[in-house]
Amino acid sequence: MTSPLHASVPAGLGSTKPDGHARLTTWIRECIALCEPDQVFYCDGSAAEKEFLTTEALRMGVFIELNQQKLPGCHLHRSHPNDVARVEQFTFICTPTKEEAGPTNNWSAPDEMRARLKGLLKGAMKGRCMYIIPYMMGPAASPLTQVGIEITDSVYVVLNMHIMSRMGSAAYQRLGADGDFNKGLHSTLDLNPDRRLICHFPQDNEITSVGSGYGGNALLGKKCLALRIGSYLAKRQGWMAEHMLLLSAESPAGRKHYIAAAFPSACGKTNFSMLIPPKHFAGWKVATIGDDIAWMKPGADGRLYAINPEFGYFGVAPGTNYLTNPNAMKSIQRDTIYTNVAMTEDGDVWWEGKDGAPPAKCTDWKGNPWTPESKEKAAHPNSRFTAPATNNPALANEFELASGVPISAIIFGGRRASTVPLVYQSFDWEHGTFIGATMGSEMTAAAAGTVGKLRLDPMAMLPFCGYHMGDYFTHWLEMGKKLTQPPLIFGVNWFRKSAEGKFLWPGFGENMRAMKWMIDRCEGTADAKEMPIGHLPEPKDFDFADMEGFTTSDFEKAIAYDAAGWQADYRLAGEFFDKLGGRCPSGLKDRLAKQKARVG
Ligand code: SAT
Ligand code: MN
Repeated sequence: MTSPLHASVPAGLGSTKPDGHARLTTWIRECIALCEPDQVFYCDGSAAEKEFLTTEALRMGVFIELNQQKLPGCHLHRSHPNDVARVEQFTFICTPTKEEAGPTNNWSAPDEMRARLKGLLKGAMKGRCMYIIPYMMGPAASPLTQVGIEITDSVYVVLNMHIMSRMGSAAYQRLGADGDFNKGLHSTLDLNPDRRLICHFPQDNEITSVGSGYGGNALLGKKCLALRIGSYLAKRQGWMAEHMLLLSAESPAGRKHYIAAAFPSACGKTNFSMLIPPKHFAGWKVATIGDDIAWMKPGADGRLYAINPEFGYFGVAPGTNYLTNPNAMKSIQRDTIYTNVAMTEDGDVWWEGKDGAPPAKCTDWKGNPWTPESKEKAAHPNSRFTAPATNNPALANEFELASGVPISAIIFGGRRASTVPLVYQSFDWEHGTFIGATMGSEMTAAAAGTVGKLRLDPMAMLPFCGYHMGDYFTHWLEMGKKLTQPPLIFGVNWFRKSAEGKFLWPGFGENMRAMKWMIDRCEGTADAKEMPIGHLPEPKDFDFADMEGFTTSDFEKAIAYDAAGWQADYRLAGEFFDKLGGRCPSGLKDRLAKQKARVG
């Protein structure tokens, strides 16, 4: 077996220690004493470090070489077949009381969980290298930015954090002598699912994750810090941490709007954030600020300002191609880590839904021979690419803007075969909060569970809210009161199907059309019809010109109002609100009663 230790580390690497921050130094010392690594590597985030650790990852077999002519700087990683997605059943919010975590989170008493984790971590890094990763979530100069330190025994995690966060010594500089930081301790242990726990201690700004090496379970800056801990901090400090993409849309006349949109995992956030307007919208420019997470705060002018705390994309590979998302395809041609995709004979990557015919032969995500006749998929449905945001040809100029961008519109969307129309607008902020709070979505492969099962996923935050969901709703309503120029709030559904099971809307670039109507609503230039569920566009209000084979009747089906469907949705919402008990804000309960009466 290849050693996970580094036999010789080039001079100057692995040795940039934090200096003069007593709490940080003490915590690192405690982690070393607990985990007993054979080697400690202090990361500095440099290109030389990335190069060295990449070579080492190849030596260890953590990375598999890809064709460097075709895909320079790209590598393949195969995770353990039992470790391919987030694990909500093993994810815990360890607040002092169960009530604070609420009924939608797994909870454990902090002391009990700490004792259990200590037992699992005792000596866990014997024979391994421990990496100390300083990183920032957010631009270096932004007041919204948070510093995290992730301690891990996975070189795969280090190399992903190089792409996904602003990693390196600048994080120590931002901390100074006494700055607050997120403590993240991660060990893959032996990848045994019985010892897999993703634990958050929000009151201590601390995360401990064991037993998984995959994505959101292991890259602690992402879902763990930026959403679960982030949402908890946001509630206390008066900002919002949301599972939202961020984009800018500029009209041919040069008018720009910034839009934030919440969709559950694997429902097209990356595609939407990189959208290329169809020919019909010549002159429109859409640029990506973020594809997954938004941190937002009211500005002095009463508008809501947002940053993307991340530095890269951890996107779903299957279905990504030059038709569905050309900008993503261009982003992943170099310096990208591929996880659990298939590999062709010439060292290229492949997945279901990539351009062109499937290869006659390839190696599947588990490393087995695959042909188009094989029963199993070549790439795992939740296979991913980790790509630097700076690779994206459509990256917005505002990506590094410390103040963030003022949001014109917030969109909520789930994956719904029925009921929810293509696009509709809420009556006001409170009703928009209600739309977010009651949104449902069919489950995807991004989390272990039953794919296709409908569940309520409020604001796409069900797996990511670090405290009681009822208090989270209250926070949304409170934030609305602070905004004198609040964003308009919309609901969308790109996934509605006909009775025959065919998608009613083509999606992808054509989503520009729905966005155009939303922008026109922000500018006060588009009409809508008031319906029980909100304002809906009529055919005359919505531009579906030049859509091949798409007729007024197709549009009417995509937008149709389905009273019986809404009654069923509101029943589900009522059950969910009941589950939240007294912490569900009365504003939303009253809204539900009103909406129920409206849909009849
Ligand atoms: O694995 S992640 O949580 O980072 C991806 C996702 O589920 O959105
Ligand atoms: Mn996500």
